[in-house]
Amino acid sequence: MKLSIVLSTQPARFQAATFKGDLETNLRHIADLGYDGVELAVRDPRLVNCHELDRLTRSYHLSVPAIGTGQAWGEEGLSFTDPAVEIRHAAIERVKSHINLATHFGAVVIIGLIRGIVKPGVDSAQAMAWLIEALQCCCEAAQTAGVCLALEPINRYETSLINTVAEGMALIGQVGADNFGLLLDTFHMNIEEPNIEASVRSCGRRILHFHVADSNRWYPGAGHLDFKSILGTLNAVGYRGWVSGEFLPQPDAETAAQKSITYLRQVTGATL
Ligand code: LER
Ligand code: MN
Repeated sequence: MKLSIVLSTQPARFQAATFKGDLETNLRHIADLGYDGVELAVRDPRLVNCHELDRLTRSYHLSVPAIGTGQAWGEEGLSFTDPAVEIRHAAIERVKSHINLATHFGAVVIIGLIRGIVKPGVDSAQAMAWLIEALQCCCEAAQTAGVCLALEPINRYETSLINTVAEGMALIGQVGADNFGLLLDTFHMNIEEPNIEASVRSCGRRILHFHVADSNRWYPGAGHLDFKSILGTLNAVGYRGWVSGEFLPQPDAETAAQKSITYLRQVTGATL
């Protein structure tokens, strides 16, 4: 099992980006703790020096399995489903720039909250139509670049668009792109899925990335989720991708990251 953890390259309001602040210090901590990779949450690729990022991650022997895009929504309000056409277009252009960044690392591009919410006054069928159109456009650009897009079902308290794995799987059918799949997050699944293992099985080969946090969004082992069973199921469906920690930096980022990796190695043993 390859383990990564989320690091934000810019200051961010999103609390569950475990590491924020000085990039090199964080990369050193993450590598020292034994992680294999780092998932980069990037608000705007124009704000990062791609070559420096590449140099630093290589020097700490860290892969970059995924690029998160959600801060473009969280900090700037860009989304695929905004009623203003210029905001929808800006969101698509922003994700295309994330796709370009992803090519340097062989990373998946995450579609989390940049999909948006159904804003007041917008018909939900219209929002879905905008979402599908934007995803088709981004998947086409990603296909040319050799990149995959992973949409994350997100709990009802953060968006009303695609809360469950079943809704995510239906969306995959509507988008109709081979390079489109899902990112499953145990925190969201604990809220929305009747049975997390059954939902993992229903998604199978369409799982492109995986986030772990416990039921309280603290590090795995701090809540009541059964990670032995969940990660065993993930392995059983043939998932050989990354398991990425995205949890609150409680009591602090280093302690949380250390407790997570120790716990996950312990519950999965030598088998995964
Ligand atoms: C992002 O990966 C996520 O899980 C969401 O909760 C972002 O708000
Ligand atoms: Mn997540």
